[in-house]
Amino acid sequence: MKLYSSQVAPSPRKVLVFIAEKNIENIEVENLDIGKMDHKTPEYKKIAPNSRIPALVLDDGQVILETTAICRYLECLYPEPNLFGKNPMEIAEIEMWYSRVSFELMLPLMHGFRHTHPHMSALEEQNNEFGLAQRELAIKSLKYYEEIIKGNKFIACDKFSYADIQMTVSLQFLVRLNRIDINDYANLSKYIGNISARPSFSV
Ligand SMILES: N[C@@H](CCC(=O)N[C@@H](CS)C(=O)NCC(=O)O)C(=O)O
Repeated sequence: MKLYSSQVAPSPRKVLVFIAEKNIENIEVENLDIGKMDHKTPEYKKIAPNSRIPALVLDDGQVILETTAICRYLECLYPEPNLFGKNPMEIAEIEMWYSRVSFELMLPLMHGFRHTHPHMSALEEQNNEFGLAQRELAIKSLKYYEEIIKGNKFIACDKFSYADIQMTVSLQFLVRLNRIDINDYANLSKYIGNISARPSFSV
């Protein structure tokens, strides 16, 4: 298998952390340089018509796009350690927190970054007003999650899961890029510190 990745992008980093958690060794990684528009070449568009990273190419040539789809596929091939839940309630709870974190926290942070940061002007039709409003929404969400995560080591099920990868990698990348200081959020900082101390986060 071959993973198209990037050293400066959160989505492929989630897959790399997932792979490291599961100790999967048979995946070749090719890094694309988003700044140089490597992901917009006709060759890469044949693999990923939406010009997004990551993409996983299987040995038979089939392609899986989307971070979570790739991780779900790998979870089926390598069930241990389990990262998507083992019983109906765990599966539901991990999915619930993955979705809530994605929509309530990651999306406003992502729009806040993509629509206001000068580095993104080549990749996004920027709407500064929208971006600033999303940044405000993200700050509200950070305050809300600051209370949710208080006293908890993990976001779902009291165990490490894919929802923690989603939350930690997203916050690590996107908070700073919105010119927000995570140190203003003591509980979230502690949570990120604990999760990112895992060996898989050193990839
Ligand atoms: N929904 C996709 C999003 C993938 C995505 O947006 N990746 C970013 C890097 S984190 C990208 O390829 N950006 C290139 C661009 O915006 O042109 C997923 O979860 O994999």
